[in-house]
Amino acid sequence: MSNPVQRANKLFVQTFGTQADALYFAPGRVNLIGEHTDYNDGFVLPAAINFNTIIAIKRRDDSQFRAVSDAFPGEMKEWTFGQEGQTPQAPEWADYLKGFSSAMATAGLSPKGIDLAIVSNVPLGAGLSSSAALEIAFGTAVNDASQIKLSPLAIAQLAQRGENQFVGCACGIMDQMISALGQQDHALLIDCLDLDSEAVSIPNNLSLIIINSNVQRGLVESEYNLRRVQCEQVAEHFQLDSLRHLELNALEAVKDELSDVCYRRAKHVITENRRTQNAAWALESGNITQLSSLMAESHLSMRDDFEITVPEIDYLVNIISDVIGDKGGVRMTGGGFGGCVVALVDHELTDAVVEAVEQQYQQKTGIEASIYLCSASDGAKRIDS
Ligand code: GAF
Repeated sequence: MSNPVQRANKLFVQTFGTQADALYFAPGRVNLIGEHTDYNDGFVLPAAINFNTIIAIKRRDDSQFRAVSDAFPGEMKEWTFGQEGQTPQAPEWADYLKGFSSAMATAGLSPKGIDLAIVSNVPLGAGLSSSAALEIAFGTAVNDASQIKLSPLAIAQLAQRGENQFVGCACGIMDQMISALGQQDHALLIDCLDLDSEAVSIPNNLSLIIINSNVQRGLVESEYNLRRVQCEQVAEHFQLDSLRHLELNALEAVKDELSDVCYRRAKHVITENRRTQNAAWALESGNITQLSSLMAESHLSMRDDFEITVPEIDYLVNIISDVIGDKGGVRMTGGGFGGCVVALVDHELTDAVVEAVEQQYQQKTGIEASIYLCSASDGAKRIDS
């Protein structure tokens, strides 16, 4: 049975012995440009993708939660609202749900519990935000089941808080916001300072291709948190709350007072913010040549200044940029240290991109890439069974 809605319904009945009374979905995401800028109060340009987490639920009259997931057969996780326990040493899937419920409790909200069955086709650990999709699907379900009437943005903020404070990951708001607020055929230009967002249409002559390097991601958490600390150190040096309002010439002027590493981290963030805004304009106006060079510059900045790419990812980007030239853009997407590459290319070049990756990547790296032809999708919502 491949239909995820049917699978979620079936898992629910098998587990709880009764029909679910509602279904919710939330998408994974791909970031087109604007990497590691969200926690620096900067700009990001992600799109929700047609890979989803589906949750079948039934509301309870008490404050218990019972959850199962088809990715972890035989595991039933149970907890009481407001008693989620301590931050886990090594977080597992249910901790993302507990993070959300504990953030609700901290915010003074008091939903009823739910029984839930989860099915997802968002690739795990690939940098496509399977955890945000899980949090947002859960948050949307809990919110709706108890008629709390939180906005999608408020759900995203609670999900981020849960991940920061309960799960222990210092992530920004991008993944949760796009999973909650995504729009079909559009990317979202998000200003992470005031959380304003603007839909940017993706021209319909472009294909959205995601290539998973399938490189085992190592040290992601510690390296991610280290990048965040380095950015904060530079902001502190200037007595600023964040790097958002730091100009490149001000950074250059004190280059000698900073370590080379911190200088390069801040340079990435400052230049990436500018590239992200320009890329949104380029996309909106269909200026693919400009989009192509902005995505290329972004990749080099992540490789050389922020140092979050790995050789296999750089190789994938080279393979694809040789095929597309200025008829599309390609860069690493997501937190880094493995994961995926995103390409936005003229439809006519889709087959050539797929062929080039299939012919060259495994031969050189010994790893088979996974290629996903995607579309930009809507954010989380209740769906019909
Ligand atoms: C991860 C984080 F969760 C996001 O908040 C963002 O910082 C991203 O890495 C890098 O742009 O997905």
